[in-house]
Amino acid sequence: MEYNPQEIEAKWQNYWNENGSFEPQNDYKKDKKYILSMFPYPSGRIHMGHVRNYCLGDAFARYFRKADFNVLHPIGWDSFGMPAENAAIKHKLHPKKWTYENIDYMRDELKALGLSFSAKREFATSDELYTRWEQEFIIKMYEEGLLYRKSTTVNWCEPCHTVLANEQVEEGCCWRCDTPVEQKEMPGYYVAITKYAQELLDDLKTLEGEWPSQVLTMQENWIGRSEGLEFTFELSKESRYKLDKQFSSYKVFTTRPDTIYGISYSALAPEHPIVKYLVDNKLLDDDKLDAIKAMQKVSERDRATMPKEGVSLEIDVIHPLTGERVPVWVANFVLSSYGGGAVMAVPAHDIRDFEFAKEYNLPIKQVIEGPDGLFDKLTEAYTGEGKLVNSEGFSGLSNTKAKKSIIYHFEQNSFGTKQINYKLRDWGVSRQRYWGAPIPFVHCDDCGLVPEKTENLPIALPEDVEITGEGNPLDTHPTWKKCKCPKCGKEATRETDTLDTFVQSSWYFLRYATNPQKWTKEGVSKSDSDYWMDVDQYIGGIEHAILHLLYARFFTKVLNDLGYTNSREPFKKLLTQGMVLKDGAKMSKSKGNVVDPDLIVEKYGADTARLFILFAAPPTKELEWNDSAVDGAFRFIKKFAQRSEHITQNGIENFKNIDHSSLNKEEKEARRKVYEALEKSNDVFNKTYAFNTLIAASMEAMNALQVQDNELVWAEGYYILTNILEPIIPHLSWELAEKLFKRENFNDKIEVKDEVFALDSVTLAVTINGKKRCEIEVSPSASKEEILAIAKETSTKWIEGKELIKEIVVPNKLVNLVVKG
Ligand code: ANZ
Ligand code: ZN
Repeated sequence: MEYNPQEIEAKWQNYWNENGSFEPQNDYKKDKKYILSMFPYPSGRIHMGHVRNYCLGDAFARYFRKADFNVLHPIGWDSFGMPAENAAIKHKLHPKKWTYENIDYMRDELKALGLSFSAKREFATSDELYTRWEQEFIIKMYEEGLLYRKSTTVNWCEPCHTVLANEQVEEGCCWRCDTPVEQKEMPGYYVAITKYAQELLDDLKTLEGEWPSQVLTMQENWIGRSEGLEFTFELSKESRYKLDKQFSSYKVFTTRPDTIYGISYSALAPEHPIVKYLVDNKLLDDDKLDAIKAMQKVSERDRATMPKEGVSLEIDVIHPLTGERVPVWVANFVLSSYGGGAVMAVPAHDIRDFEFAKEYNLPIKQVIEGPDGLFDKLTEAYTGEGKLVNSEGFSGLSNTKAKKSIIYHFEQNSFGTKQINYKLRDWGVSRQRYWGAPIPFVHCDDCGLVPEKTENLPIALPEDVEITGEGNPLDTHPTWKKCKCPKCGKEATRETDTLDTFVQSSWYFLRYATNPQKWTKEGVSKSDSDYWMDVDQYIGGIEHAILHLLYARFFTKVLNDLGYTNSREPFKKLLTQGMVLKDGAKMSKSKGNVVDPDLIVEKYGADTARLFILFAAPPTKELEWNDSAVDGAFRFIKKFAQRSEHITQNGIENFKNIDHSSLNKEEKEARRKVYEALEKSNDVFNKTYAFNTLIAASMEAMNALQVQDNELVWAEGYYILTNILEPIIPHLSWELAEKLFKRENFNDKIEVKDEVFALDSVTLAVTINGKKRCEIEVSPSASKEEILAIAKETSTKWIEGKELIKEIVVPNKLVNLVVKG
């Protein structure tokens, strides 16, 4: 058979398409597998990262389909977002047109790879029908207090003209355009993900062993739980006179209540209300006011890397245990949105407090004594464990005990409570952009903020907009935002913010699980998700370790609480694939080292591209593009096609009745290699994911088949190899299966036959007086006497004429003979 990939691949892609070969069945009594690769953003063309992601997912889907599972393997498009608007500005194309044209193009590119997606479940998140249900969820969340509007300082990216979530700020810069982020006060909508902080943390335990531990750790750190004491600092009488009546005290949070006798000052964030009051009412010198204003302008992220800076506020608070006065400063290292935006500072035992105290000559008082004892002048903060000193009645306690007793003491006297804090913040979902899902609310002069009526959903985007990059086109549109109040019917204004695109990717997997016949009537069907959820295998990039995966986990819990699904954790198993590199660097347009998947498919065929990408590296590792390895993959496939000439009618009809014991050594070896590859296949898909080893085993099997010429062994070998290679090189496998075996599918389980692994002989070393002299081959079932007889016969030249005084047989290893004379 001549190998012509273009012809074979077109033939089978058409066949699959026309027969709807990969639609999941509606038979919910069957065992199921839900295999999902993260859906793509329709940027224009697919890249090698996509190829890797989708070839991995497809291999799983095809494997489990063969193993007779009902498989859901869908694809769709994460199609809202900024690049569409940027393209609109650059090429004067409407974002919608740009997006849907890209989708059509990329759909064909994916099709050319022979991916076994369900065609009926495909959708784009910018489809109005998808928006309709998302808006309903948003309204339900509002009604349940899980979504609210508030005004705060937000991360603002000027080039993108939008607010960014904390998760979208990377080292102080916008995650998309890399511009330094500014701080700006602005109203916006927030999702109360913090209400689920503890559950999001606890449930990570259920994912242990199923998700990469690195991802679990990243989520744990992001949620950032810490336990400590929250207490109130009372302002001194004089300070209270100086400030307004509204200020008599403030709260602080500490994870180290054991150091409380070491307080030497208290510090407030530049955004703290007391600081604001002092600045607004000019209650400090101009120098100080200027210094504070300068601090306020810097983003919190940048402050973290700057030298410690502060200003004394000329007020003081009362130490809760000693009654001493404690001076209050404003400091750039105190975060406004954490633990009340104020701290008790203990320079002797906290690195930041120490640096600050050194800078401003504030006292440093040691209260924990470590193994090295007391220091006269600390040269750095002592943050280790130890015994309390200078701490009144608590002196002498170990600091871990002291933590508990001091918290207890505060609680007993009701001036503080044990407190759990999380770093996780509520998720800001407002974006001031056009190409997104409109947030379905109305502003009414009389009724305030009113959710839209469900029967009016979706609130769709206007099509007649001009995208210039300045301002929000929904806001500047002449009529779109004019509407009637859903509550009182008066003239009102539509909300012009749109939802963060991460909202769409937080529930798309539940949408796929809903039978498309219900899509107009239900957003997420509980009965369908009861069957299909949770996703059995999720595959995607490590870059989504925090953002997308945390939001998706959260949304699943919310939709569960709102009654849409019984799933509580969306993704049972997670595989994070490694990056595709070329010449040691990540493939990217800017580096000019991109290999175009379309060209590879054109030149070699999809099967070669697929085989290469799964063979070149284990899926979690980086994959280095290598032209000669692509050639190698092609040559193997070609050989596999051509050697099929060895398959005969007799072989096909009779291979199921091979009598193993009658085969010669090479024939047995060939069978063993084929069955080893079969075993590997089951291992790889269920446990190891090491596709590269499966391919290596198949190559070995091919080599072993070629050194024998038993037509039954050839036929059986091809029957099995076409089967296990089907998830990797599906086109050629279907072609061979049809041509040789008249098979229309692969849904028959091939049992691994133990007989082929039985060894013909075992090799034993023969040692004489402890020295190895020769080797013997014996049957695995040989008795001790038989083994000794062979051993003696083989070693006559060393034992002849000598007295044999000892004979030892170590099964499967050696025979030891001891002789004298
Ligand atoms: C006194 C103290 C003494 C502290 C000591 C630490 C060591 P985590 O673990 O991250 O939750 N802190 C509290 N609120 C803060 C804020 N808004 N901005 C900056 N720092 C803040 O950190 C909690 C610790 O960070 C708290 O415990 C507090 O400093 C500081 F030897 O209190 B600690
Ligand atoms: Zn109204």
